[in-house]
Amino acid sequence: MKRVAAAMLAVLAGTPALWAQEAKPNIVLIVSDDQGYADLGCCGRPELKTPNLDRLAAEGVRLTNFYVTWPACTPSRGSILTGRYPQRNGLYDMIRNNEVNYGHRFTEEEYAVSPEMTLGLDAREITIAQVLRKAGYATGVFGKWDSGRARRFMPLQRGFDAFFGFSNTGIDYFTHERYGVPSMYRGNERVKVEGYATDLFRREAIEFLNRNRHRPFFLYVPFNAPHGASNLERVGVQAPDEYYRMYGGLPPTREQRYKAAVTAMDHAIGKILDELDRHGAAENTLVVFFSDNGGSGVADNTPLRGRKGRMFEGGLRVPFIARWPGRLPQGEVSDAFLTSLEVFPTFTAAAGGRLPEGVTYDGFDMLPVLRGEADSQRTEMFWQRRSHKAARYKNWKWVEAGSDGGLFDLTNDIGEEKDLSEARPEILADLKARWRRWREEMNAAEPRGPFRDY
Ligand SMILES: [Ca+2]
Repeated sequence: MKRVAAAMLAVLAGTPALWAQEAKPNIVLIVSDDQGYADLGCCGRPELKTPNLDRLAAEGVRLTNFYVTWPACTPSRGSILTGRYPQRNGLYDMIRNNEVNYGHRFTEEEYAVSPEMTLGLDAREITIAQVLRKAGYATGVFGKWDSGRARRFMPLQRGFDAFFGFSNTGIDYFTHERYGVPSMYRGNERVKVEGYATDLFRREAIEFLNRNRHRPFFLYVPFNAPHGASNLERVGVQAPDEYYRMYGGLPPTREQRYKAAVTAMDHAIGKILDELDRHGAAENTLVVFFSDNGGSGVADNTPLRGRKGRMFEGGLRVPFIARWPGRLPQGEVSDAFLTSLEVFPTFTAAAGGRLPEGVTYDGFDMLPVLRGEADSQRTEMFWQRRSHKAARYKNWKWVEAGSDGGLFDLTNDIGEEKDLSEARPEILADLKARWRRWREEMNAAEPRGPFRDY
């Protein structure tokens, strides 16, 4: 009521700028971690309990043809923040200490000079939080940052007003250590708190929402669920016992652990949605949800081929939901070809902001497509992970991944089972040529760290 009164006063006083300020929608971006293409109740796995995400889909638009830019965490999340291909923004590989994969436990001294501590998203890159803050938004991130731990790379230095979470690529959900290294932060300071990570991110996100409910806010909640826990015990995914019990009791199997973590995350998402309802803010809030890459381990990417880390659809195509009551259709399922590169321009447009000048963006505002008013502008998409390559052009997909790969017609072969390389050599040549041109464009872009700084 107060907002309406203030807006009416502003109109009466002839101050359209204030009116525009009042009308700005809130933006909530929720990203899950390694969730499979089928791992939502509403995406074909009804035994998985995700009532809140199912509700979000019923109240919004769900995409079946949505891609991320890389088949694993760090580069995918870098593209969300920058709106640019990993090969353009410089963050085109993981930031992590591989030694822990062989059981090596870092001392504090070793860790301080390790890749996890020293590498990050190039400070010249402009994040979506910087753009939205300039448009008048309060900005907060609660969860997995995964874009650099050195101070200059941390969220408060990258356009966010508030941060609670961890900056590396994975933790133990309960101790918040990454292979023995304490990893939870509030702002720039390391903190020791008790609790299950998903619950803590939910609690901090809701506090931020409450603090900023009288102004437009950008709330980014990149969960680490349902990623495997990064601990030396290698227990898989972790969840509180009450969630294990929902899937058959204790001790849980690996699959039950995974499902429990998804449901715990879904519960946290429900609490955030409830809070929007409680403040009457749901109508004026764009909520977007997707997974940062395909599922791994016991996750289910059906009917897609491959999994996290791979160039097949199972690594790159992920579940996506957008809800904006009154502004987007309800209960739509769309097969429009869209990607996470569209998120940055979409949020900028929704906020009435401006894309920074002189920066090349790789996506576009997808709201007209989500509204069903326009076809997607996207006809092609390219991926590279070290020597592995992939390209999509319209309905065709080309994969070259070591000795594996092929040419696939996604129109009737979403599972990439039938290699048409020999049957359609002209299409194969065309996709390879498109990929090469894209790669040349990336090579010609201004160099960016941490891997190509010169
Ligand atoms: Ca991930």
